[in-house]
Amino acid sequence: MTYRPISIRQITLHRLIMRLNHPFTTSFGTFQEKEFYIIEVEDEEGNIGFGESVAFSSPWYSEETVKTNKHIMEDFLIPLLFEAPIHHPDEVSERFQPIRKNNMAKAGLEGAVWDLYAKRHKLPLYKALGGNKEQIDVGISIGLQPTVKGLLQVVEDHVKEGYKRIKLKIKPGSDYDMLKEVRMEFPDIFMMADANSAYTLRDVAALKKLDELNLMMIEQPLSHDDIIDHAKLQQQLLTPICLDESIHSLEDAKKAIELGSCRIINIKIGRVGGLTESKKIQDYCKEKGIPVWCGGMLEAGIGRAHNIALTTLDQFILPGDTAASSRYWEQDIIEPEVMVDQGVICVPKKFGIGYDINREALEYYCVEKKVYTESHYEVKIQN
Ligand code: OSB
Ligand code: MG
Repeated sequence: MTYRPISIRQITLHRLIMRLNHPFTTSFGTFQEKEFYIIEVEDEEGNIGFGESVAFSSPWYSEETVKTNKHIMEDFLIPLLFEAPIHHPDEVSERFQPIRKNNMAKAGLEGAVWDLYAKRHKLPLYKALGGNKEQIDVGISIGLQPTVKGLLQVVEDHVKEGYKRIKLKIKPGSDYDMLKEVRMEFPDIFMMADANSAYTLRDVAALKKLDELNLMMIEQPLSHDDIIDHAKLQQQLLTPICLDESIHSLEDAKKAIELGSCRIINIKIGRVGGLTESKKIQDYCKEKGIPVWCGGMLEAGIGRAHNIALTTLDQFILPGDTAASSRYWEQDIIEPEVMVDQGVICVPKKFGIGYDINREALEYYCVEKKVYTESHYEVKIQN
């Protein structure tokens, strides 16, 4: 069967602001509100695909922000998508190649094209990606809490809900003692820690102490762009290191694995520039026997749906961070919302991302909408 290539007719950028149900604190700061772009792409037949950019308002996780996203999408990436028809979504990252980095901006647009492509071909996105799980296991990421007592309560709540592993944020001064309390209270749970780059090699002693706690892994202990010091650290730790911030591409993954900088990789679609690159990393990790899991960026429903589809690929062996919509939002922007039952998400079977867009909710959270066509664009300010 032959298909006509996709001709993109219109792209809409929706800038949303959504308030989290609970503040989320990491070693680099606290989130309460999330501002981000939803990308809507329409083809010549009227099919629509959706993507979500995971860039935050401030450049504390990576250098990208909501504002840099707009600049890069509007002035560089969107014109590239209008340039010529697209036969397969794998062509999108190739076409974006001349633009350096800006992976979250690229991934938001590419994700929308993947959704559109899957809908045109009457496939669920996970099948279009080559995944074959009907359900996926998920864990939960818990931010730094003001008190240990409060933390123990939050952990208990999520363990009772059945999440398959508990990830706890740590930073110097809130690490061993805090984790030890949790470990004593919950001796058998699958538990891991995420430092978001809060340590240096001078902290080796503090990090080595964590080996006692039977953690599944420690995520990104050292600098956000390092793979050299992580290799030195991994040699001194029994606990596997998992890299998050340091991995931006298949090339980065290859080098980190070759150097022994990590034994596990967290794949975030936005951080690596899209689903195509995510797939390449998982293929390579499969070849090398490195387990991967899908990270989270406090996404709304569209980003969550893309994460679920990606997680159906077979090297996603470990539970990811894609928790239920209701854990983050009073009202998500998809229908139905993402539900988690005993730590399991049933992968939706509908075409594309598998969830409908709740247009009313999308409009409610939207603070600015801009429509781009091949020849011009219009600005609509809302709310
Ligand atoms: O390091 O994985 C991270 C949230 C914001 C920025 C970075 C990270 C996180 C999380 C939460 O750990 C993941 C989620 O629940 O979406
Ligand atoms: Mg992380």
